[in-house]
Formats: sequence, C-alpha cells, structure tokens
Amino acid sequence: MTGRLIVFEGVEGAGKSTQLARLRARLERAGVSCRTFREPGGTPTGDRIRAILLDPGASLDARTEALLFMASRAELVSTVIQPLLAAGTVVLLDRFFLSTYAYQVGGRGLPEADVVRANHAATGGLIPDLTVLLGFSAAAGLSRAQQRGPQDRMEQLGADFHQRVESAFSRFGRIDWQASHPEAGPIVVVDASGTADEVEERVSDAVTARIPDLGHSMTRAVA
Ligand code: Z5A
Repeated sequence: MTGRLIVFEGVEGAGKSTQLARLRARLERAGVSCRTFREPGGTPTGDRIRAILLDPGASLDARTEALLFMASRAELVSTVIQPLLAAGTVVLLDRFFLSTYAYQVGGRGLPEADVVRANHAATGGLIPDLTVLLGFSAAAGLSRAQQRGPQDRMEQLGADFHQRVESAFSRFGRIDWQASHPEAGPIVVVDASGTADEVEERVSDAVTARIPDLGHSMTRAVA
C-alpha cells in the first residue's frame, strides 16, 4: 500500500493551516492514518532553516533564500515524507514547491528553469497526488496574517511582491500551465472566500472528486 500526498497552497493567510487541520480531522474520523507538516520546517534541520528564512533581521540573497527553502524540503521529503508514504500514510503538507515557484520565481524573479531543476533535486521527483490551491487575494490574506502580530521576513516584502505571488498562484490554476509543468501533479483551485465551514465543504468536495477512495471513507464516516 502506498500513501497519498495532499498539498495545500496559496497566498499568506488564505486559510491553508485552518483547512489542512479540518481535512485531517475528517480523515481521522474516517479512520484514515494521517500526518501533517508545514514548509519550511517539519524536521529538526528544517526548523532551524525556517528560523533563518523568517527572521525579520536576516538579509538573504534571492538564490540563497530559494536554496534554503529547497534544503528544508529535501530533508523533509527524504527523511519523513517518503517513509510515511511507503508505510501507507496520508500526508497533508502546508506548502510545497509551488510556493517556491510563486515566491522565488514569481515574486523574486529567479529564472524558472534553474528553480525547477534545483527543486527536482530537492524532491527526488516526488509528485503530489493532489494540490489544493486556495484562491484568495494577497491583500486580504496579509491583512488576516497581520492581525496575528509582528511580520516575518517574507510578510515584510511589500504589496507589489505579494501581488506578483498572487498572480503566479493564479497561473498555476490554469490548464495550460499545468500541462507544461507535469512535475506539479494535479492542482484543484478552491475558492477560499466565505466562512471556514464553507471553505471546508469545498475542500472536502474537491478531495472526494479527485481521490474517490478517500472521499468514500469520509462519506461513510459521516453516514
Ligand atoms: N515560502 C517561500 O517563499 N518559498 C517556499 O518555497 C515556501 C514558503 C515553502 C512561510 O510562512 C513563508 O515562507 C510564507 C511563504 C514563504 N510567507 N509569506 N508571506 P508561514 O509558514 O509562517 O505562513 P503561511 O504558510 O503563509 O501561513 P499562514 O500565514 O499561517 O496562512 P494560512 O495557513 O494560509 O492561513 P491560516 O493560518 O489558516 O489563517 C490565517 C488567519 O485567518 C487565522 O487567524 C485564521 O483563523 C483565519 N481564517 C482562516 N480561514 C478563515 C476564513 N474562512 N474566514 C475568516 N478567517 C479565517
């Protein structure tokens, strides 16, 4: 038996962590073995890299930044995610390499081909079974995130940067973009506006449509 990798992506404050926790609860109620992780982080080394990346006082070249995100990813994929998938576990991941495409290619302007190649080295070619891309505006997401307290290094980057990130995520939802990026696997865009309960229903419907066996387990648990 092999597990499943389901990724949540979207702009800051779109509700990824909220919806990931809700999907995990639904899956666990259905008896599905499930683990959750976030990027950057998820391993002792990754957590140290995360502290550098989000430190508001750190000054990083864009390439250093991109490679640090990918170093955290390499450690998480090889030491945690691959063994869990091999053991049949469903892994829910808060951000994966589409974030590098959005923030470091779309936002920072790094060459896409370089990032795609380096990312392939980091993931070993692991393709998510499904990416749930929460569609939300960067401005609204940032204003949600700002209510939490002081801004981290990425949040501080300004409205233009975050607008470019939002535009990149919008492109990833397009069929032509997905056809030219087979490494991304299937991506479903879910409208993240409305209440958390409303978004949860949309996410559950999207997962059920794309991964029917997980959907049937969740439906049986509710019945
Ligand atoms: N980054 C990168 O540049 N390159 C990469 O390769 C990777 C990441 C992997 C990680 O920050 C930063 O690193 C991130 C991208 C960059 N930076 N930015 N900017 P993080 O892990 O600290 O933060 P995040 O991933 O952006 O998550 P977040 O801010 O926690 O957002 P979220 O998970 O999407 O949202 P949330 O925590 O579920 O919700 C935010 C708030 O809104 C919270 O108070 C909720 O209770 C509330 N919420 C959620 N849903 C709703 C609804 N539906 N209605 C009302 N309120 C809601």
